[in-house]
Amino acid sequence: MESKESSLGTPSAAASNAYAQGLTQFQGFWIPSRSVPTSSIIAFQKYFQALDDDIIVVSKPKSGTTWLKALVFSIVNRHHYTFSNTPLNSTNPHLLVPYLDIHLYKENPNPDLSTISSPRLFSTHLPYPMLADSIKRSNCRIVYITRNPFDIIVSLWHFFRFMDDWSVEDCFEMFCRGEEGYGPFWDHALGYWNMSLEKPSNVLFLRYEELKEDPVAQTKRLAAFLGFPFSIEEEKTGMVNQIVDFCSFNNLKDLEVNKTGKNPGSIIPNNKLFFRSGKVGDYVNHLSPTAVERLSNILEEKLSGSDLTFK
Ligand code: PAP
Repeated sequence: MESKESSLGTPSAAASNAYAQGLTQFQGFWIPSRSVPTSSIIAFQKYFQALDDDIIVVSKPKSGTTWLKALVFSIVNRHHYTFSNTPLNSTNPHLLVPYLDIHLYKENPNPDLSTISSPRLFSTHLPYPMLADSIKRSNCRIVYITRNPFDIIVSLWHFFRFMDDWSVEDCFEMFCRGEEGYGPFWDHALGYWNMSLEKPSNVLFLRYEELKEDPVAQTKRLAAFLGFPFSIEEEKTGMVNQIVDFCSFNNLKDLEVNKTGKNPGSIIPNNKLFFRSGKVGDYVNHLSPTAVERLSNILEEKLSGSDLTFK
């Protein structure tokens, strides 16, 4: 279990003194050890026992995690709650679909998860090779969401400005080296892409841009994969559209809990930070064409030999 602190000499002193030093190379990936001690990852790998009906939401940060958690929670619990009494009205989606590594196994190395009603909803940012073996052996469902890396960079840069005095160029350079939380990006995405091809009934590969483009179709696809398909009656009465509208950026961001709340125990100072602009293509306002071309070339090389592409 190799562990190495980041030793970035570039690009700026600010970045290397702040964000970069929170990264630890562990089991082949860069882990933001300020929020995820490697001990909690080890505990999760050792003790977590997956059940066949577990649902695990997986992403790299800033890929659409919050949105996907709201959608998954709403789909699975639609017979338990109405839109006026769903816990999403008063609880940030991150608490309703808790992180295995950042929350559960950080607070307690061997938490009792047996009392959670089924299907249990969990989440993680960990790459596929770092998942507990019990997940890989079980029949549980993994929903992975990814996003074009240019928008991820911009979103990541904005997000961590509350703690890091860094420029978008600092963030870009680190990303190109694969040295960002849970990076390299390409290895993370490829791990789940390959598994979605190998085990399509266990791993669903979603893209933020596709969800934005056709949220109704993607929500139906998601529900079918999760084993909670919409009935014809539900489709006729507009249930899919209601879930899509409820989980939309504009609705979630305006809920009081997401405007002024803070998740207990989280290093993130306020939930508002999870909702910035929610757009596709904002990177054109922040990254130069030369930078875009450079990362495109890196991606082409890193993803070569696979069918995985990013526009
Ligand atoms: P996290 O890893 O910190 O949880 P995550 O939710 O994966 O972040 O990604 C945040 C991005 O999703 C933000 O993108 P932006 O910075 O480009 O704006 C955020 O605005 C966006 N987002 C959050 N909720 C939604 C939603 N309901 N619909 C669309 N985008 C959303």
